[in-house]
Amino acid sequence: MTKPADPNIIIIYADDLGFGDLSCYGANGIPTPNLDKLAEQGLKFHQGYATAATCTPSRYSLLTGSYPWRNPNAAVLPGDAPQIIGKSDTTMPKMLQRAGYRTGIVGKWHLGLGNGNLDFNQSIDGTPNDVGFDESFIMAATNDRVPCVYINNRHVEDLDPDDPIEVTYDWDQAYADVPNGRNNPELLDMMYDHGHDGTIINGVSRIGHMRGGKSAVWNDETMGEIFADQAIDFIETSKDEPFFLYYALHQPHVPRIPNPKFRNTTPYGVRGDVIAEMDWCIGQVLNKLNELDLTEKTLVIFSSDNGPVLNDGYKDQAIELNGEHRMAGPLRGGKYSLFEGGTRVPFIVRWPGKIQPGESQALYNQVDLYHTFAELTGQALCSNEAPDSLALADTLLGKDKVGRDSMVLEGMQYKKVFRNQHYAYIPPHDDDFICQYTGNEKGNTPEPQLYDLRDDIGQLNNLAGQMPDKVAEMEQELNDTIRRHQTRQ
Ligand code: NG6
Ligand code: CA
Repeated sequence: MTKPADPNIIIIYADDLGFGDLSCYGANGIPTPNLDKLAEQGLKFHQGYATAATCTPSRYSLLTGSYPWRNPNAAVLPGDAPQIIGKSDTTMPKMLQRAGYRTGIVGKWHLGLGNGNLDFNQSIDGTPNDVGFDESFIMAATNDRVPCVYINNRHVEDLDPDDPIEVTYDWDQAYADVPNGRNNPELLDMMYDHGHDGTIINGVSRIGHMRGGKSAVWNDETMGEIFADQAIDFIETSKDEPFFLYYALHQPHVPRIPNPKFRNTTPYGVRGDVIAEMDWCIGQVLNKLNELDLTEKTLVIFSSDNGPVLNDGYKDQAIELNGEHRMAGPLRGGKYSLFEGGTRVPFIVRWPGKIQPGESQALYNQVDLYHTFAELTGQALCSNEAPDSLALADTLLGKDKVGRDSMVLEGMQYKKVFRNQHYAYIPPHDDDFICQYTGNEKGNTPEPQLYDLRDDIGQLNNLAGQMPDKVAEMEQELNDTIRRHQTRQ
């Protein structure tokens, strides 16, 4: 039996949107009226974090309540990778099913599919439906990776059985009869910059190779609309019960291919245009809540999976047209970064009547949503469930102004940052400072870095040399957290 008070829950999750990309967080020139309104009606966090500076790890944490670096498989996955959440693992949607919720995911998955012998032509065993979602309509990985098809529950949508799909990420197995970016650049509408030289789909070459499945291939220009429609369908069919919707947008990840309605609507080229498009899609979904009279009963959370990037693999003029726009606002770094721009992201929460509109400086991490939702819906967690997730309902609802004492954030490849209320500590890491592909600062240095974020939000003044005791203390706390789960031991 569910309590009638259980709110519907919608997580709207952008892909690579930066802390400074929305006008409600200080941007100029990108029309995002729907998100700005959401921020006005809700609580806007200044210190809301993804657990990692890349996608798969952040999404893994969101759904499992576990830090991503605890699972060695939680790295950016190819589109044919096996599912990294096990069928018997505890997950946020399973916990909400226990609480009586109908659960659905629409959009980007990127947590693997199948159990090793993935065949996109068969009913897939190992989908979101096996880890807690009643309904799913997804893309397997990213919009720059094959297979470029939608998967509706266990089946590729619109697949013609006489034209089966083959997928490989191995250049030695690349399909000689299928054009790819490396060998057929003359066929490209948008040139790649790095990587992304595999199969050409809709004039854009992707990561990986794909053959067949022609009737199922998505149209990049309508992807936003299709996901919004699917999200709306899920809401309509679930309106009489408490529901949980994980609406995982593909914008503004590369390739940035806006619907023609949004092309040239911002000064920043396609990157701005797809953010405007994203906002429109979100508006469609939020309007549906209004229309069904569900706004008051629905807790809406908007955030992003990692920080921003200009050149993530295509020559799409994002750099040339960026002008003065600061995607990460005052923060240093972006996607892939150990600096704040990697993981501090927009984070807006709305629940009319339950959350006072305003702003919050509390420290909140997306890994906490699992336990926070359990708290809100009256679910007890088992001893090993959501091990890094804190029950912070008061923080989410704006009553508590402090939030977490500390947390571990991941840059790339399990490299960690330790963040507490005042400081960010980046241990020495033996790797590049700059990402050679994107030009983003990954932030690795052979020396420790310590920043006092109270007066140095841009992380320009490394205090490690001046404050060795603080460095030692934070190194110790980081190691303690790595050794044991934070919540239940
Ligand atoms: C990287 C890709 C990048 C993007 C990223 C995943 C190259 C050189 N770079 O490996 O383009 O696809 O993976 O992005 O291939 S994420 O938001 O899903 O983490
Ligand atoms: Ca991402």
